[in-house]
Amino acid sequence: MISLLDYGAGNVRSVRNAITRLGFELTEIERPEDILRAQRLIFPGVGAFGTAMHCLHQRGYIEPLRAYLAAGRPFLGICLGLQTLFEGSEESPGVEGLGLIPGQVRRFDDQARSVPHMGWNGIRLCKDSPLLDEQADAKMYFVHSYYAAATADNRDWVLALTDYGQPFISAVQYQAVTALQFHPEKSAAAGLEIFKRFLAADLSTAPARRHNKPPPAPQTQPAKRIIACLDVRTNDQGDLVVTKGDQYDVRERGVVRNLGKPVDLAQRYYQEGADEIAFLNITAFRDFPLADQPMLEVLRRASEAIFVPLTIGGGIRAFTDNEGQVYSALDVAAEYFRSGADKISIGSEAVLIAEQYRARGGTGDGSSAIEQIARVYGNQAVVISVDPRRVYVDNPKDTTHHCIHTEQPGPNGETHCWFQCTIRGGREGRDLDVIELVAACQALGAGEILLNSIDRDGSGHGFDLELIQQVRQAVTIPVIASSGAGTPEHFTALFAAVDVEAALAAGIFHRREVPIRQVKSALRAADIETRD
Ligand code: 1PR
Repeated sequence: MISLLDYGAGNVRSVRNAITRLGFELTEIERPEDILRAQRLIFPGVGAFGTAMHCLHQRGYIEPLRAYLAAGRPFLGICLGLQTLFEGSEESPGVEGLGLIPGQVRRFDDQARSVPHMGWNGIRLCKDSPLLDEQADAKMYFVHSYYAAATADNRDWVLALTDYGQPFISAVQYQAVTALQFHPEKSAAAGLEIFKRFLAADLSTAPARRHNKPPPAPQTQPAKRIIACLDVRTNDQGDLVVTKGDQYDVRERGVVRNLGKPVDLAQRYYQEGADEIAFLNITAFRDFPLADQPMLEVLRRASEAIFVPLTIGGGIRAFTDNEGQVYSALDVAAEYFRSGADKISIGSEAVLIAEQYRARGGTGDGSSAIEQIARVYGNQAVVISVDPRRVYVDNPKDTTHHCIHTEQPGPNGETHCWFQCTIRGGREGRDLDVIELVAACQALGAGEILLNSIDRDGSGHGFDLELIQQVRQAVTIPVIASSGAGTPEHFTALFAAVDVEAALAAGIFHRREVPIRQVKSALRAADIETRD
C-alpha cells in the first residue's frame, strides 16, 4: 500500500500524476492511524515550514510520523518533506520540526546568488542508495529558498550534497527512510526512476545510517534552463491553438497563425529536453479564464504526461462573472494549480499592482494577487511576466524613468531609452518602467521574472541584452530572458553576457528551425552548464 501524506496546504497533483503514470495506485492518509498502517509513505511537503508543522499537529500526525520514521520504515520525503525532519527552520522561527535530524534549516544568502534556488542541479552521493545510485550523474529539479547544511552532528544522515554558493544537503537516508530536497516529480526521466525504485524496490536491504564515503568532487553546477513557451488562444474557427506573433501581432493576412495543438507540442518539447514549459493564455485578459475549460483541460492533460515544471499565465486577476459571482485572483490561480500548474505567471495585473504599490509609497497592503498567491503557494510559484517596449529619448533628463544609454539608437538616432511596461498583450502602455515593476513585484513576494521584449518578440534577432542586464541588476530573484532567439548562438551570447538563470523561446522551436538539443549542445560547447 502506497500512502500519500497530503496535509492540504498546497499542490501535490504532480506527485500523484508521476505515481499514476508509473502504474501505481495511491491511498490517502486520512487519520493518524493510517500512517502506521502504510507500507510506503510519501510526504511531499508544500508551503511554508510553519504551516506544514501546524497542519501535522492539527491532524494528530506528529507522533505516528515520528514513530514510523524512527523505525526506519519506507518513507520518501520531498522538499519540505526533507526540511521538516530537522529541528527547526529560519523560515518559521520558534516552530519545532520533527527533530529526527540534528540541525536548523537556513535561508540562502540572496546577496551571493538568486533566491530561490530554482532549476536543475547535480547531486554528489555520499553513500550507496538503492534509490539514487543509478541517477548519480543526472541533474534534478530544485526549487527552494531554505536549505539544511551538513554538520558533524548530522553527517550520518547525509545521502547527497548539492552546491549552490555553498554545499547543502540534497538527500538524507536512514534505513528505508529517504528524503530529497529536489522534486523527483519534476525531474523528468531521472526523477520518475527514483519514484519507481521507491515504489517497487526491496528497501529492506537499504544500508543503515552510515556515512561511508566522502562526497565526490567537483562541486555541482546549476544548469541554465531552456524553456519552451506556447502562446495559446482560440483561433477564428474556435479551436485552441498554439500561435506566435511578431511584436505580439499573431495574425498573418488577418488570420491567427496556427502552429499546432498545445498538448502535442508541449509533449514534443518535453521529449526533446525542454527544462520547463510555459503556457501563456494570451487573450485571457479579456475573457474570464475559468470559463475557458479547454485551456484548463490542456493543462490537465499536459501535467499527466510532462514531468518538468509547467507555468501557466493569462488572466490572473479578480473577476465578476455574468451572474455577479466574484472570483479573486487567488481563486483563478488555485484553479490553474489544481489543473496541473507548478507556477502561475501574472502579466497585466502585476503592472497595476506595482502602480498601486508605488502610489502607497512602496508598501503592500496584503491584498494584491502577488501577495495572496505567494502566501498560499509560496514565492517560487509566482512568476511575473513582463511585456516591455522601448521608449527612446534624446536625453535622460527627458524622462523620470530608469533610462539607459543604448547601443541600438532609436528611429531618429536617439541615444537613450527606457523600457515601458504594457498591459493587455502590449496594447496599452503605462507610465511605469520595468525597473519600477520588477522591484515592486519582488518586494511583494514574486519568485521569478519572465522578461519578454515586444521589440524583439518573433524577430529572431537575439535577446535584448541591454534590457535583460538592467533587470538582472534590479532584482535578486531568478530572471528568465525571453524574446528574439533566432540561433543557438543567441543563447550562448545571452548567458555569456548576463547572469540570468533561464532563456525562453517560442518561434524557433515551433517552426523546427532549431531543436532544443542543438541549443544545449551549443551551450555545452561554450562551457555553459545545461541539463542533458
Ligand atoms: O496579462 O496576465 O493576462 O497575461 C497575458 C500573457 O500573455 C502575458 O504573459 C503576455 O506576455 C502574453 N501575451 C499577451 N499577448 C501576447 C501576444 O503575443 N499577442 N504573448 C502575448 C507574449 C511573448 C513570449 C514569447 C516570447 C518568445 N508572448 O511569451 O513567447 O517573446 O518568442 P520568440 O522566441 O518567438 O521571439 P495577462
